[in-house]
Amino acid sequence: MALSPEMIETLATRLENAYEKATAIPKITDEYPDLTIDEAFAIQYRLRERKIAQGHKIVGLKMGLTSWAKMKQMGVSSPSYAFLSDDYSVPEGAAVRCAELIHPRVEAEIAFVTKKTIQGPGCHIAAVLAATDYVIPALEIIDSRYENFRFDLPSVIADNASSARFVVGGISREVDGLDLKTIGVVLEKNGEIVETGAGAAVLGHPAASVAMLANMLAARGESIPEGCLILTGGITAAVAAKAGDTLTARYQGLGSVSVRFV
Ligand code: OOG
Ligand code: MG
Repeated sequence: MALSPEMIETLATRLENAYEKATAIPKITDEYPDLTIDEAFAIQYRLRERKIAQGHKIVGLKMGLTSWAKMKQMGVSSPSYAFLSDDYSVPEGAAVRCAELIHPRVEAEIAFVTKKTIQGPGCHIAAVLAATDYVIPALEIIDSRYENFRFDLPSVIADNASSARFVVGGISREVDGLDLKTIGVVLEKNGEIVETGAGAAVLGHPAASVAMLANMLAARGESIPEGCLILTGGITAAVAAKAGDTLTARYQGLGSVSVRFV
């Protein structure tokens, strides 16, 4: 690795400060154009260790850039993963405070909760479904720490894939009898429909996103633990939000989940 442990620490500090102070910074690859994916994950894992050292709990994992709509919007064509810390979690009905964020955007996602460990390599949709306790609607609020919400793959991985807040709600259901590919979703902003999509937008099937996560983790000797919440990735393009906005995602057969910005 070309980046020294000291540099990884410095870059993790920079990103942590940007999150805590809600101030955008230039993307890391402006200064380090040769940043590799491994180095980017080293920064992300350092951020994660720092969260734990601050007393936070890692409550889940997420996949990002798993739909064509998201890849096209961000100009990045490979999915990636990140961690979810307890300070990202917003109860349904509570408000997200814009003062704590830089330029928030909202994504409608299908979340999975596992009832068994999921271990790659070779993980596939059927293995994921067998290990799923239930699925539940989610809204993710992403907030890139980079200026103008612009980045490339290494920069966004280092920035914990823009993770900032998430809300789960609506109806949780076992996967038996659910066709996760054709589940429709309607995303509304202040009562107006802004995006529509179906589960299949996420890598053909949302469970394929979880399988990819397990296979990516396996390359590092890790697995998805039992009882883990996993956000599978935005189905549609992300929608910008500001104070006063309410975003609601309605899922076919799974109810709806809302978030309010103040
Ligand atoms: C990166 C995170 C993408 C998703 O669901 O695709 C993501 C970004 O677009 O800022 O969370
Ligand atoms: Mg997301």
